[in-house]
Formats: sequence, structure tokens, C-alpha cells
Amino acid sequence: MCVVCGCSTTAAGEVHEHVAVNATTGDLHYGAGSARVSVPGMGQARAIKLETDVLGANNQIAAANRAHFAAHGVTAYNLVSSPGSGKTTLLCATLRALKEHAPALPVAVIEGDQQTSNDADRIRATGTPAIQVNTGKGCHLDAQMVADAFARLDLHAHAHHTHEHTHGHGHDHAPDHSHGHEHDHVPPHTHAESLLFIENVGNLVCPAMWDLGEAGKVAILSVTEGEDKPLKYPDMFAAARLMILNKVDLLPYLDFDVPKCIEYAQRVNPGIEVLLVSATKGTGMDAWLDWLLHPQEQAA
Ligand SMILES: Nc1nc2c(ncn2[C@@H]2O[C@H](COP(=O)(O)OP(=O)(O)OP(=O)(O)O)[C@@H](O)[C@H]2O)c(=O)[nH]1
Ligand SMILES: [Zn+2]
Ligand SMILES: [Zn+2]
Ligand SMILES: [Zn+2]
Ligand SMILES: [Zn+2]
Repeated sequence: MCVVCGCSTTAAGEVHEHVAVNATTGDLHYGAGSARVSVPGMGQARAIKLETDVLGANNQIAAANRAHFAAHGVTAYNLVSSPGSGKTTLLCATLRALKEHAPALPVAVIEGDQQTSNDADRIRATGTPAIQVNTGKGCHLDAQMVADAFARLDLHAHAHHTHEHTHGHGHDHAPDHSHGHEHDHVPPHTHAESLLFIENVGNLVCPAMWDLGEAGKVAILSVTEGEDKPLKYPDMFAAARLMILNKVDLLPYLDFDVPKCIEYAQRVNPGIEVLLVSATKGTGMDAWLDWLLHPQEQAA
């Protein structure tokens, strides 16, 4: 008998109607219904209604973030992965490389973790401004958290289309706008004038659903995790624009099948781009920097 769930009690051996049972193996699938999730005490229709309401409110804030980033010439990337794939290590290496290769480019970081500010401290140690967002029990960042953090960054205070390009792509920029937070928003730029990295909470599940207003999600998968991750967590790899396969320095010691992993990622997302990187050894960093600095060349 079920004591947790408020749905109709079932006799021993029976299962709830919201569970799909494989007749051959007896395997249970709680995500086979229309809501793709089972919540104790809640039917699938109500789960869909709640998710629609909550994500709808989030998406409105995300749209405002997106317009706000555009008005400031900010290109934001949302780094998502399971815990320990190397997001912070890659970010620190990226920030150091950007300081060398694009010293005039304003960069900032929003760091999401459940509890500590360890990762923001690691970022600040590179000299890049960072705001830590602790989510407590929350397993993902939402658009409001990013709006609140962005408002506290100098990137917001300074990047108002007043600076000249440090490199020539031959395009015009929108004129300066006075900015008292009644600002008119201009159309998005076709390339990064400043970069905002958002490190999401280490979790391959929920961050896939939450739009933060980013220009793209970058899924970081390390080669110690198994090549079938894109199939096991398809929502995340479907939502990502780029998959970074990190820790490739460890490949000689592992049975990780790189082509198979890429094939799995492309199966759930035919348009996904892939870069092979070692955040600790520097492999692949040039291609990654190029990807970041030339967003207009990325697939739409
Ligand atoms: N060998 C190797 N180790 C790496 C690489 N990148 C990161 N690591 C190691 O992986 C561990 C986790 O790295 P983090 O950067 O803290 O991972 P994270 O994704 O930020 O972790 P969370 O914030 O907890 O989700 C650390 O011990 C890193 O030194 C890499 O390219 N190669
Ligand atoms: Zn981290
Ligand atoms: Zn979550
Ligand atoms: Zn340019
Ligand atoms: Zn603004």
C-alpha cells in the first residue's frame, strides 16, 4: 500500500496507473505519461498545468534577460553538466586565456551552486568579477536569479556600446543609449562585445528546462562519465548548442568511445556542435575561444 502518494491505493503487486510497466522485463517507467514525470499525489494533467505556469513565468523573465543582455551587448552562455565535469576548471582556464587573447573584452561570471562560494572564489582568483548564487535546496538556476545577479555586475554598469571594437568584423553598432533602466532595447548584436558565463548547478536534469536568457547552453561532458550520457539525459543534450567533451587528457586510461559519444549526442540533437577539450592541459582551448569570440559563425 502506498503511504506517500495521495493517488488511489493499490493492492500489493499492482502498480499505479501513472507507471508504465514493461511486460517482458517488469521495468517501471514513471516518465512515460504525457507529463513525463510522476509526482506523488498529483495526476499528470495537474503536473503539466503547474509546469506550464512555473516555466511560463520563468520564460517571461528569461525573455527580459535576453533583451537586457542584448541592450548591453552581452552574450551569455549557460554552462551545464553533471557535478564535477570540470565547469569551474574550464571557466578559470578560459578566463585566463581571454585575458591574454582578448584583454579588452569585458567578462563576468555568475556562479550557481547549492551552498558554498568556493567556485566564485576560484573565479575571482583569476581577476574576473563573479557573483555567487546559492540555490539552497534548488537544483538549478532560474531566470530571476540571473536577473538579480546580473544587476549586481559591473558588466551591467559599464557595457553600454560606448567602447570601440578591438577587432574588425566590419559591422555597425547601435548608437549609445542613455541608460537609466527605462532603456530602449536594441536588436541583438551579431558578435560578442562582452561575455557573461553562467555556471549552472551541477545537474544534468533540470537546468535543461530553465531558460535563463542565455545565447546558448554549453553542455560539458567529461570522458570519465561514460559515452552514453547524451542518451541517458537527452533533454540536456537536446537543449545544448555545444557539447564540450572535457578531460580528454584522460582518454588513454579509459574505454571512452569518442565517436560513439558524438553520435549519441547528434542522435538527440542533430545540430549540436562538439569540441574536445582538456581544461587542465589546454588541449582544444583555441577552438573553444574561437567559438566564444565569433558567435556569428555558429549555427543558428
Ligand atoms: N584530468 C583532468 N581533470 C580535470 C579536467 N577538468 C577538470 N578536472 C578535474 O575535475 C574535478 C572537478 O572539476 P570542477 O571544475 O570543480 O568541476 P565542476 O563541474 O565545476 O563541479 P561542480 O561545480 O561541483 O558541478 C577537479 O578535480 C578538476 O581538477 C581536465 O580537463 N582533465
Ligand atoms: Zn564548479
Ligand atoms: Zn531543478
Ligand atoms: Zn565585430
Ligand atoms: Zn540595463
